[in-house]
Amino acid sequence: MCDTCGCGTPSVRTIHISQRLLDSNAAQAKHNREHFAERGVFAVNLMGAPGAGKTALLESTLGEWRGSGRVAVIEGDPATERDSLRVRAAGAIAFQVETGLGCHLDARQIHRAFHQMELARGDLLFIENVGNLVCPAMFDLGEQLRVVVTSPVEGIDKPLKYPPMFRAADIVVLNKCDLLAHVSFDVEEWKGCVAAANPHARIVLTSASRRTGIDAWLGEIEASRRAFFGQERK
Ligand SMILES: Nc1nc2c(ncn2[C@@H]2O[C@H](COP(=O)(O)OP(=O)(O)OP(=O)(O)O)[C@@H](O)[C@H]2O)c(=O)[nH]1
Ligand SMILES: [Mg+2]
Repeated sequence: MCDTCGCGTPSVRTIHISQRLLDSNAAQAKHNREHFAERGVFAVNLMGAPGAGKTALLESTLGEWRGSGRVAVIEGDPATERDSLRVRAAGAIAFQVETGLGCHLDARQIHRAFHQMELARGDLLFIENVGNLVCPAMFDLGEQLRVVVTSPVEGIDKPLKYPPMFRAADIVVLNKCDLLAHVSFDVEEWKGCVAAANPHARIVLTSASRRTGIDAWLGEIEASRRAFFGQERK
């Protein structure tokens, strides 16, 4: 912080340390990306606010999964193994990272977890990031697809208030659509907010609890996976 008056402005030294941290993370993320490509594993970074329904979406995905490869999940939470237990019960290979005071996953944690999981060609790896709409957007994990999960109870303006998170997304999932009948949330207006932050983001509407929209969600993932490995072969 500012050494002169303590006003809260980051000092030059703080900015340098943050930049070094991000540079070191980027180098590790590049290494992870090479690992994923060599092993033929498609990695999806699932981000979103606490309680948006990231784990519930994974549970529904596992319930509907008819793909040939296995589904694996690296779970990131400050504490507990609760989400790992949930996705394991739904059929996934799961590894929990407890981040303690950490508000995001970083590439080094993913590297360590990946080496404990022994994944094979064709497996699909989800990384459920720590519930947070700010920090996870800054930390590349080496994933091939970035997804933000949001819900009507968060309000239409989140893409405008948290632009880096939505700007970084390939897919934006509006989950809990079963609640649209009960909350004031204009889907078309929300789509406009997403487009203002990121005109290229693909949008999928789901209800994880009612298992609606899961086919479309799985279709988007499979299309992204085909596009990625198709490109790799060229
Ligand atoms: N009505 C409704 N509730 C949902 C839906 N998806 C999730 N929920 C509920 O929302 C709450 C949070 O769901 P989680 O899946 O734990 O959310 P999360 O994003 O994984 O939360 P963190 O891991 O803590 O960040 C739970 O009570 C779920 O049952 C949905 O589609 N509709
Ligand atoms: Mg969760």
